Amino acid sequence: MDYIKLSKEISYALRHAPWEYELELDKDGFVQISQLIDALNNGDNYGRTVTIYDLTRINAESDKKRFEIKDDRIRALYGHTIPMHISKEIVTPPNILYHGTTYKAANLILDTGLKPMRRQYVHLSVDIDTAERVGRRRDGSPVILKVDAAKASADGIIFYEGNDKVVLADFVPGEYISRLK
Ligand code: HQG
Repeated sequence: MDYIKLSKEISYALRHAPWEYELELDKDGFVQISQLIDALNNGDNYGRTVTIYDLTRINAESDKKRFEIKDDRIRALYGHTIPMHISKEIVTPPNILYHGTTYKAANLILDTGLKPMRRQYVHLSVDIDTAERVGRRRDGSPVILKVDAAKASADGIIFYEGNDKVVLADFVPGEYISRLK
């Protein structure tokens, strides 16, 4: 099984286009595993048959925890762009968070704050290494921004659970952001 390809397709289905798979997400972004498996195997299935075992392997085969399985349901933990709002659990953030991005975006962010852009939430990294990897998707030598999450949180900015490396927010004003490198 090509787990990278499968992970990309499930990300697409659960984050961006569930209707293409006739999936209905609940308010937390979960769908029934059986429905997802049927949809994956019924469409253009690339000659593969996905089983529940494969779904349990995806996180293990990756350096990122993109999905969560709970009982008979599965969801993407972050990244959603669908119009229906996915609720996330509120968390107390670590004191400092990071965000890796391009030079051009970094200057705009310092001015106007971190915005979710096409996604439902802003994505922040818990460490510099993770932020570097996020930023390198767009720029070989990304800018790393530092977010004073302790101060932002004390001032009422709300943070939400993503996964072990990702923390989410609705918006982070520029006053809490500085350039690390
Ligand atoms: C930028 C991947 C101008 C922001 C990653 C980013 C992550 C602004 C881009 C997850 C801005 C949005 C999310 C502003 C933000 N002006 N640009 N005011 N505010 N931006 O892809 O954080 O592999 O939606 O800096 O690893 O890059 O898919 O967000 O460059 O965890 O699982 O707008 O997606 O995970 O880009 O990445 P994205 P992101 P997966």
